[in-house]
Amino acid sequence: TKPVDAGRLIDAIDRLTGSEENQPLRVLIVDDDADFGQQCVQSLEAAGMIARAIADPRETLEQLQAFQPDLVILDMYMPLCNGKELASIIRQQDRYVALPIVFLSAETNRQQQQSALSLGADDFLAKPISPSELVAAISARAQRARHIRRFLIRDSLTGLLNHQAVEEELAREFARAERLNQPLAIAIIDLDHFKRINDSYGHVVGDQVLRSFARLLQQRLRKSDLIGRHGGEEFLIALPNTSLVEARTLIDTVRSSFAALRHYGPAGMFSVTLSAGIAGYPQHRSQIGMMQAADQALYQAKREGRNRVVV
Ligand code: GH3
Ligand code: MG
Ligand code: MG
Ligand code: MG
Repeated sequence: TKPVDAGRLIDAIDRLTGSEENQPLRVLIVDDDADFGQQCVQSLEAAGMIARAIADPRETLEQLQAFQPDLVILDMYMPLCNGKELASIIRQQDRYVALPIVFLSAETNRQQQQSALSLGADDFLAKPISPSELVAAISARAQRARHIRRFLIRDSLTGLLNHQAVEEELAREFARAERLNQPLAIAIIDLDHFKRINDSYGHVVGDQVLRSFARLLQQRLRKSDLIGRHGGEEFLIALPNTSLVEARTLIDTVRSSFAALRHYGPAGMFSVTLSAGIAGYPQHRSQIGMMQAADQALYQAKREGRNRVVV
């Protein structure tokens, strides 16, 4: 047996206790009045949230990416870019469909307020606003948005990231690896002869196998690792700051643990194996190239007899 990696163990416990959900709500404020922005930050942080204010609306998309807020508060009138235009730009992006946008402005003209709402904003709050009014107006909305986001990015069978979410997160990790000049490894994992499992034991049992594999991944990988269900019985893993050699060792442990699991079918116990292909940055300098290399390695693992990991 291998020594236990304490970091991985703590991450796995964190994951199981669901601490992600209990993290403070995050709010981004875009207002050209930097003092007002800071007041909002203080009011929200006094209520236990994490808030960030920016005065330059041109930084909004970048900050949405980097800060990952649960809700965004926009000023209506700013030099350079007005709030309504900004709201419609945010709404044009699929990934932000569920992000609540709340205007906070001194605008009292009803028609202006309505036109802001019609562009996809969720609410209109009037300046001046007291700290308690502000907190009351946004906290329930932000909390609900976080729950909805969970549904949007998770696969309902396994609870892992879904196809689109894991690809988006991978793009972020790839960019980060380049920026920090750190290695990044990915693994594409495909369960072996899964059609036979379904044919022999039925879909319900097949689904149970997929769930138990997902649980095994969650127990073995770190919170900072990405785990996605990429397709039916295919999974995509990304391991930040991990070399190909380390990735191979880790995924091979996952492989042998999974092969040792016993599943229960109508006609007794059975086991399932997996094949995996690994590739990484900087060996591959584009995300597409890296994915293709992992795919080819997976194909080779299948060809060479399955139940193996190929780099
Ligand atoms: P190989 O070792 O070459 O990967 O063989 P395979 O049978 O796993 O490959 P193939 O791609 O031919 O079949 C994949 C099967 O996975 C097809 C489908 O029946 C099954 N599958 C895909 N998604 C699900 C799912 O959500 N639930 C269940 N139970 N089965 C699924
Ligand atoms: Mg303003
Ligand atoms: Mg398969
Ligand atoms: Mg497959």
